[in-house]
Amino acid sequence: MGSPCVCSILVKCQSGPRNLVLRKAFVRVISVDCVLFMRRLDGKKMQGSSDYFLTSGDKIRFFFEKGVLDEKGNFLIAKEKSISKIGHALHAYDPVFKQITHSSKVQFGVFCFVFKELGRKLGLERPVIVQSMYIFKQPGIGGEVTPHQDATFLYTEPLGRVLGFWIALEDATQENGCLWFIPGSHTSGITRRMVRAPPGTSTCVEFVGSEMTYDDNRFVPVPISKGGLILIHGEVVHKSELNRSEFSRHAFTFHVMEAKDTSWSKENWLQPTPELPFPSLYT
Ligand SMILES: O=C(O)CCC(=O)C(=O)O
Repeated sequence: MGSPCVCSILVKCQSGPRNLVLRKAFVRVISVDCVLFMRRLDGKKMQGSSDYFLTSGDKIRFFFEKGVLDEKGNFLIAKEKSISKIGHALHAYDPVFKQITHSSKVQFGVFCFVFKELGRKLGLERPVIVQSMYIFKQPGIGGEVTPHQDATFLYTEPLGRVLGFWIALEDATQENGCLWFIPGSHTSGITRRMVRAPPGTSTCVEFVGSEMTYDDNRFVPVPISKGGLILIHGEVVHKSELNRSEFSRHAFTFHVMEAKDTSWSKENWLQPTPELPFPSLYT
């Protein structure tokens, strides 16, 4: 399993008791004050939603699927079945996710990571964690994630400094919305960037450039068993499809950046804050 740009199943760590720990952690996370991410279209609420998203980088916040609220803002589907993701600082504020992110397997893996495209072995010297998310991909309604490159959202100069860790907490199959990749697509740079919109604009972010249209035939599915890890190169084109099945597809994901000689774009939606500067992966 794998492609030139996807090293899958580096560690098989979450089967058995560890997976149970993650599930317990989730139950605890979900039971804290759950703030609804309002997807209403009226200006004031929309501004509230934008701020809720834009200021979520150093918090644990809750985001819901589209179409789960009626026009009065009441849930049409139970909250726990409507939630799309929790982000973006589980790695900092939730003890269990913090432990998983900083686990010795992750630290050792990153220390030994091989940048093949540089033609030499190079462990990351100053890896920092920029964000983390728990993704639910709910049965029936877990929305599609359209083709994208992570560096569109997490832009660095130079490119090639961001690496996603995507840990399957449940089996991810073609039926319930596994990840799909275009092999080799990490070698051609990026085609668009998402930047913070200037203050006073109605949207909170905007795109510079445009995402290419990709032929569906170029995507390769990467199904993975519960407990497997997929490493995602910051520039590889990937997507996941709508979960039409009756099974959820939970995943925990976080992104690591090599901070040495790297400039994190001040235009990225996600910014380190005084409360939470990007923490070092190495402990
Ligand atoms: O989990 C998914 O469905 C998509 C995740 C993804 O695209 C990412 O983490 O960059």
